[in-house]
Amino acid sequence: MKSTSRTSTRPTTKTTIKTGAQIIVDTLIEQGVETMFGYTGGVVLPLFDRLYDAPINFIVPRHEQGGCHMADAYARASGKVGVVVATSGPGACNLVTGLATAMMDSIPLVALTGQVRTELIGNDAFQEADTTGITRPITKYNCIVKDIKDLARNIREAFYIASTGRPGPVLIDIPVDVQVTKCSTDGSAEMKLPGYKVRTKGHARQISTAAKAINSSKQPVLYVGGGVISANASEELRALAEKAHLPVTMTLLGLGSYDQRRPESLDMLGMHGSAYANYAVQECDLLIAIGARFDDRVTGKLVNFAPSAKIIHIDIDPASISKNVRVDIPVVGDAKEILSALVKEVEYRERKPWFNKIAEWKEKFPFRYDQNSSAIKPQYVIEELCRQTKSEATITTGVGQNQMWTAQFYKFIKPRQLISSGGLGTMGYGLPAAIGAQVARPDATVIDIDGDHSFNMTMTELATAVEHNLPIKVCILNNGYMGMVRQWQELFYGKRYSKSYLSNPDYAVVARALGAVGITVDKKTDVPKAIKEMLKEKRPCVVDFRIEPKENVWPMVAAGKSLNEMDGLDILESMA
Ligand SMILES: Cc1ncc(C[n+]2csc(CCOP(=O)(O)OP(=O)(O)O)c2C)c(N)n1
Ligand SMILES: [Mg+2]
Repeated sequence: MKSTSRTSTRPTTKTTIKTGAQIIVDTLIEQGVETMFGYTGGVVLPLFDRLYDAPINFIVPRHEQGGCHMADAYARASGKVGVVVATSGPGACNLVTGLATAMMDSIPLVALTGQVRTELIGNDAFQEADTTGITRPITKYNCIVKDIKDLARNIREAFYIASTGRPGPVLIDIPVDVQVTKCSTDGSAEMKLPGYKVRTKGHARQISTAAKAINSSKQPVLYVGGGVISANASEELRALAEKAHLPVTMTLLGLGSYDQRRPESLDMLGMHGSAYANYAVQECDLLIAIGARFDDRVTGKLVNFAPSAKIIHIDIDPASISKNVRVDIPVVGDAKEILSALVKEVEYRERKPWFNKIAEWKEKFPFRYDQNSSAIKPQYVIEELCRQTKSEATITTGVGQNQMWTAQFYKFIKPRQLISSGGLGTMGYGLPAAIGAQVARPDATVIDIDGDHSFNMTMTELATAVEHNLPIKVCILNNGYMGMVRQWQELFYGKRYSKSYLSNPDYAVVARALGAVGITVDKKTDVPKAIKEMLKEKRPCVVDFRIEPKENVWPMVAAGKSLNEMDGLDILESMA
């Protein structure tokens, strides 16, 4: 979708009379929208009437939250802007979690909401909510369109703002009378965004300074976030890591930006990251952060983070520079452009002692689990999924242990392969995200590796997958518990498992009731066969893996500890 260019407005000389609803649909088509997600209601009926025969693939979720996550994952999987529609009041309110999820992970999304008639706004009208007020802190930009003359321009601006700079969700609230009013238009409304400037080209001198620091570093580490994926800069990242010979660690959202099978990969860092990544960050003399924001799950105790390192920070968002960690060499701009300039100025260095040290850590502390256990270990399920899909599947996740085990045990090799709610940590994201990703990439094998309680939150969306014949797969790592909460209660609350265990339905039966295939696996020896069967299935398929209920995620940097103070390394070593 070419929605990022200022030339996306296409003036036509012909003046025609159009309703607001028609202008919306025409502008969406002009912006390249082929697929959208949304749910109807009273004040979006004029818009839905125009969508009745519009050339747009429209997916109706079973709950607006699901629709918003679908649009978000559609954007993550395709690189296009996701679009979601909802009615006023309850519909718009149901978008809140989805918008906040997209905001925290910098995902380009346009939400269109209906609003009550302009003259009723502020009167507590039926299904009125202050949508722009409610969503202001969880959108990159929002506005209400009270004059039909602003409609096309505002929608164009929404796509431009959502997809440029640091991407994010934009919401446009449209009162129902604006959708039915007519106006004569020649379709030429240009964007007016005088205060919105995006810097893409990095400062040449800063890039040279960064290159010099890299060339003289003895113990460098690349720390890569989701920004590299949204900038489509994986090729450039690989060129940099290879040419300058740099180890690469990734955040949860950065996974896939660098092929984890390559020797330079240190896998994920942070709270449940690899010991070798965390030690390397703590001992490096130069940390090169790209499209990452020094989130607390990554840094641990801030004052002790990368204590001996000079820090280079490459980011499109000037506001994220020196926000959490003091940066020595900032380079503001588009990661793709900056990395391709940087590659030209770096030189190969052997760095033997540093790579030897890293190799020792890797040898001593790989991700491990008890392979001899007779119970189904979640890590085993994920390893088997990775083996059978040859590391090529598109994976979505719930939130909790399931998400962290996925990050640790699936080896990602391509960008846009892992689709997970990182910043907000939204339980219930996995299933609707799998639907959005499958719609974006019909040929991909899309698997939601989910937690039982995460799945509980949005499982009704299975009906959406069934309706659209989407061959998504759901692997529930069913430990009965809100496992991550249980783990914290075990470690920090004296094993008082307060409200973290709930009874679950029989998921295979639920799946069948909703029209999907349901499989239950309660024997370790059945795991490979069930996965094989699931991968062959053309219908949506849910596999309920009854895993070891009290398995923990190791290693773990407890909240407030430094990255090198990891718990569980002794446990991992004892499994060697
Ligand atoms: C919407 C939402 N509510 C609450 C939480 C807090 N929380 C984080 S992990 C978790 C438990 C998740 O349980 P489950 O989905 O079964 O995953 P597991 O950790 O067992 O793999 C909870 C309650 C959250 N992240 N999101
Ligand atoms: Mg669970």
